[in-house]
Amino acid sequence: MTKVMGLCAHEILDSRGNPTVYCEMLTDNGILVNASVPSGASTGAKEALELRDGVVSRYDGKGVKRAVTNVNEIIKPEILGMTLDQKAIDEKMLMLDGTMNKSALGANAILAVSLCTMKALAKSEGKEIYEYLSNGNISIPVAMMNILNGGMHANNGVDIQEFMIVPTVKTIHERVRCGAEIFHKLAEILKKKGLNTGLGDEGGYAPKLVSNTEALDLIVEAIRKAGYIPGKNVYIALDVAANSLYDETTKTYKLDNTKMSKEGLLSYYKYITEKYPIISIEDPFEEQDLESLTKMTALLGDKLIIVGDDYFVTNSKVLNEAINQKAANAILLKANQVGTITEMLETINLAKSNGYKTIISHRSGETTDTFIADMAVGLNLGFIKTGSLSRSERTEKYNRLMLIEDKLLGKSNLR
Ligand code: 2PG
Ligand code: MG
Repeated sequence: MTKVMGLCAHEILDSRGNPTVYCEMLTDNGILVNASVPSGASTGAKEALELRDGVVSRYDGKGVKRAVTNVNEIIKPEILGMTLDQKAIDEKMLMLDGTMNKSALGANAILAVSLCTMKALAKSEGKEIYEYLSNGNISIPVAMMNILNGGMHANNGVDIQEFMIVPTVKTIHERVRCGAEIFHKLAEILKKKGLNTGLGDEGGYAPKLVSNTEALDLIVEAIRKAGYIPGKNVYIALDVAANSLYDETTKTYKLDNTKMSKEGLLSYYKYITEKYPIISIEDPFEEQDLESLTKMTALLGDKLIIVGDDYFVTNSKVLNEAINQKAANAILLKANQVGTITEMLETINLAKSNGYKTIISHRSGETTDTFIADMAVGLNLGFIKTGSLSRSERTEKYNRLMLIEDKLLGKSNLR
């Protein structure tokens, strides 16, 4: 039985230059692993709490020293000497925290240790993480690649947070190539039109545009100019992140400088999905409005992936309610929304057993940790959303997927 011998957390920076938690774990058979925790900007209200110091004089209040101390001084003494067991370690941390939303220790503190545990378990069995997680079925996911940013991830007046391309060509190598070619073609088009090619938080372009459909038109043009066929081998996915468009007082959404009712917004979705090769829409309404999500699923769910992110926050209880109401047909999975790998696995099982599609996701604030790539493959999740074909914290995940594919195809012989 492998045992935990050492644990140490540190404060590091994420891709946005904000502090996040990094952790190392040592086992008694000499295995050393590390993990770092991603961080979101457009968060769901029911997410587990990301503990920040709130000391304005340091990183404008965003420091994570308290979370780091919680690992080193509260979690560590309890975990040292424990058998390396995901469920037992996660449960121990839940018990130590004792709150509903992990606000005592912080989900960032808890996840860092939970991720280390998963990685140490894989390594102590002499396996890659994806091999360790697999129950026999593995698959390389289809990637939703963010090439144009808006909403809270950019400062460009585009309301929809993420415009993604979804290449469905055969292998991940071909999908990555396709994505990168379209990404570069889009830059050429933007430059020709005198539009900005600066990047948003997830590495997609963030040009100032007059409307959301202008973004869709530009993307379709880029797909064509790169030599692919929109609606045949490349599709479009959107994350509307509608919480950030919603005005609670007037109960309306602001899109293209127009106020829209939820009914108006639903008609808008119907219109754009008929006009453009859109296969997936995430968080189409604000997260409290399950009723509209149910309506949309009934109206468009047979041909559209309708994804709950802020809606479901990777939480099996919240997902269960949605299943009962036939709301959405897919779930976005983010480890730090729920805080432990054990709970994330429960949510994945629930989603799968109810026919919901599963999409594992990065956060807008990322690190170079590639655990989501391995989880996508090993847990046979079908989809991954991991940002643009630029910026190392995003491309690292694609690179990991390509390396796994090479390994699976027997192309990794060192001799
Ligand atoms: C989302 C995510 C990731 P954030 O809304 O899906 O793209 O953004 O991490 O800011 O919540
Ligand atoms: Mg989202």
